[in-house]
Amino acid sequence: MSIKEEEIYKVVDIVRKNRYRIPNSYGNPGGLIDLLNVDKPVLVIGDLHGAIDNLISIVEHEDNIQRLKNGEIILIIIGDGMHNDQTGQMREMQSSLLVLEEVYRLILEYKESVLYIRGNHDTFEERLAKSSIQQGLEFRNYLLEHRSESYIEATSEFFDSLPFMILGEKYIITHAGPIRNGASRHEIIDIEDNPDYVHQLVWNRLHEFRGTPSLKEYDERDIRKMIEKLKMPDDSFFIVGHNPMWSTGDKTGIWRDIIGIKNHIIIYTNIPTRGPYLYIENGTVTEKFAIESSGKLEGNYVWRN
Ligand SMILES: [Mn+2]
Repeated sequence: MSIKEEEIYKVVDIVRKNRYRIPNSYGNPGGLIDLLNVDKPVLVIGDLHGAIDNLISIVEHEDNIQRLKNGEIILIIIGDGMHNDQTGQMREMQSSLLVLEEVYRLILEYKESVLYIRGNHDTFEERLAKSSIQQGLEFRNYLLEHRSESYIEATSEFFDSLPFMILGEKYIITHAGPIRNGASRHEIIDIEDNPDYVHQLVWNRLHEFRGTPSLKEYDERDIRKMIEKLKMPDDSFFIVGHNPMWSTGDKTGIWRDIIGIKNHIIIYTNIPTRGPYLYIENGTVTEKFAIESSGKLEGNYVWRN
């Protein structure tokens, strides 16, 4: 069953009025979701890029559905649900639509317990291109064929309604990386005033090698500044997606303490992975995999800050 436009507008309404969202100075929904005083575990799913099987497997993993129904846990999707990122598959848009509509269903069903933050792919903009394929435009054309112009408009509203950052007990979650030299809580709430900050939160990348960072890159100092300006505990987890570290040889989709930056975690849940996600409870982050394999990764890995 496909989703109707009026249902998408219901989703937009739920997202904008989410009770954990702080209104900005103009009374509009702000850029920040505040879970600091919310005593519930959260699940964190990384960039899906069309990995519908991963999304469904994670929601159905262990007792997640029951706990979502009971309002006991919060499901966080870190952005970039759409746009297949596999070589040779970047024009394949069916998986994008499957993920998009599953996200809509989840929000309609579990309301404010499902949080989707904005990634750089959550747009129809023509400027968005991967390997010179304009995936925003391609997805728009796919929807024009399989849905309608008004469906695209409603989905555009959905993209524009999304928040950019989530703060919880000892964790900060955003799509791509910290703002260079940090930003305050107030600046994140009022982020609609600052297109550069919006751009940085969805596009920044970790500076991995020696030399001068480019304007798109962040390093450990930016994370520390961000934590300090947000007045979060020094040992907070800083969790992002966007920049998978396949070059490290680790193919799980979860990288922690990346290049020695303590408690910096990248999570990426795209098609070839086994449904990796994070389970955060009382300052403890546990790695989970929703899809079993015969490989050597068994069970869950726990670490504590
Ligand atoms: Mn991204």
